[in-house]
This record gives sequence, C-alpha cells and structure tokens, in this order.
Amino acid sequence: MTDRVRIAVQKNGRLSDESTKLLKKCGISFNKSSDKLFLRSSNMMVDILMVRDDDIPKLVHQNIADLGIVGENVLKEKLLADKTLNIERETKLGFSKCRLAFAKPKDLIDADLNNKKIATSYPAIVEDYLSKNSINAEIVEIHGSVELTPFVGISDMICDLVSTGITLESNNLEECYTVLESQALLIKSSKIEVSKSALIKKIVSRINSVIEASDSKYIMFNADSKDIESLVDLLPAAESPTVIPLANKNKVAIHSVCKEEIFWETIEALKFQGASSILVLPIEKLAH
Ligand code: PRT
Ligand code: ZN
Repeated sequence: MTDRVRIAVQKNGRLSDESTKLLKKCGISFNKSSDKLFLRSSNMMVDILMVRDDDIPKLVHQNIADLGIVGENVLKEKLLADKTLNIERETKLGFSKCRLAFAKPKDLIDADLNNKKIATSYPAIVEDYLSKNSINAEIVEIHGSVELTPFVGISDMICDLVSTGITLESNNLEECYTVLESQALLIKSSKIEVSKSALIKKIVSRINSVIEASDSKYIMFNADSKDIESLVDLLPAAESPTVIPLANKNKVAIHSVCKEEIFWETIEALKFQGASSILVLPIEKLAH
C-alpha cells in the first residue's frame, strides 16, 4: 500500500468547489482537472480522489480513501442502508447546508403521513423516520425530479432536500416536517495505517483550524474607558479582549477574537453604546 494519504471529494456538484477550496486552504496544492479521477498534490503526500458523493462513504469504509467530504444526508442514508459500514465522523464543515424535509402539494389539505405514498431518494432515512414515529406509509424510491412525482400520480407527498425552498415553491409544494439538518462533513476511515496517521492527524487539525477561523472574526474599536464592560458584553463568543490605552486618557482601543459571525445588529448595538472606528476583519487561520 502507498503511504500517500487519499482524500475523496465530490467531482462535480454542490460539494465540489467548497471541498477543493478547503483542502487548498489547508496548504495542499493540486490542480483541479475535469477529466481526472485522481489528482496528485505537488507539495504533500496527498492524492485527491474525485468521485460521486454517493461513493464516498464506501470508499472511506473500504479504506480506499483515508478521508472524505460528504453531506450528512448521504452519510446517514448509507449508514442506515448498510449497518456494516464503519466510518468515523470528524468535523462539520459549515457548507452545503440543507435539510431533508417532507412536503405536500399545496392543495392537499391533510399533511398526515399515514397511508400516504412518499417519493424520496433517501428511502433508508425515511423508513427510519416512519418507524420511529410509528407511521404506516409507502416509500417510493426515485432519483431525480422527486418534486414532480405528486403531479404524475407516483406519490402523494415527497421527502427531499431543501435549501432555499424555491424548488418546492415553484412546484406548488409546501414543507411539512424536517427529518434531518445537513451540511458537509469530514469523515475518516477507522482503519488508518500507522505510516499515514501523523499526516492524517495534521490534515484533520488544519481542517479544524480553517473551519474555526472561518467562523471567527477579529474586531477592533475605540471607546470610553467607562464603557469597556458593557461593550465587551455585546461581543458574540469573545475571547478575553485586549484593552489598549489611547493618547486621550479616557479612551481605549478594544481588540478581540469573536468565535461567531458578527452581524450588523451587533455593530449597530456597539455604536449605540458609544463604540467608534469599528473594524471587523476575517481570520484566515486559528491555531491553539
Ligand atoms: O453527481 P453526484 O452524485 O456526485 O451529485 P448529486 O447530484 O447526488 O448531488 P448534488 O451535487 O446535487 O448535491 C450534493 C450535496 O449537496 C447533497 O447531498 C447535499 O448534502 C448538499 N445540498 C445542499 C443539496 C442542496 N443543498 C440542494 N438544494 N443537494 C441538493 N439540493 C437540491 C434538492 O434535491 C432540490 O432539488 O436542490 C433542490 C432544492 O433546492 P432549493 O434551494 O430550491 O430549496
Ligand atoms: Zn449523488
């Protein structure tokens, strides 16, 4: 076996760009190519496998890939459909967020799932949901155009991924119940070879740093010394802030890392409480 670490990512689709961007931010250099299954990093002992997202859990289970990036929805479906799969979940990656939800035609008054025909590409997840909720319904497995099935007599309701809701809306469907909240996930083989484990640990740690940094912001502002406490209280998930005296004796500069997004509402509240010259900066890397 090779000592090169293999990472499986989606070749084309909603996970693809963010997955390769994330690996590049971790210092792994490679050139994306539309026709290659296998990309070799030029600076690290890493190969990237470009595959369909549905194949990623199995590749990681079989140890053909050491790491993989896949939607929680696909992972859960595969795990429920094949109980022998042995995969470690590592980190939620914060992109490709969506939810798996039941939806019904707007003119169907009754949203009860009992005795309904439900079309879905996620039969194992739906089956699990129905049995946990003691619902008796028929599942129709279909891949593609699930949203059209109620209008051609294939189903009464659907269970499909929703992101903005525009697809449901434009097909005269309305969402009823959420089954699963999903986002991209880093998964790891549970049979890592010793010769690769240090590099895999390094890559996982870099991915965690990039994810933590992308959620974090660096904020700086000036304020009256008397307002320090009330202003710091407004900062979301702030690490212990640095307070720097300014030439004007009553004034200070406050600097802090916030481990959450800083919304406009927070900036407006800071201004209202007397903060000035507010600067919010992105953080590229955050290591502890
Ligand atoms: O070819 P391959 O098998 O690799 O790709 P794929 O066609 O199976 O998957 P792809 O690229 O469509 O999606 C990959 C993953 O992205 C999914 O498994 C989810 O984890 C995630 N994701 C995030 C989504 C969506 N958002 C999403 N909106 N996957 C699909 N959709 C579809 C949904 O099925 C529906 O048709 O978009 C439509 C709804 O979107 P809205 O915005 O109209 O609500
Ligand atoms: Zn797929």
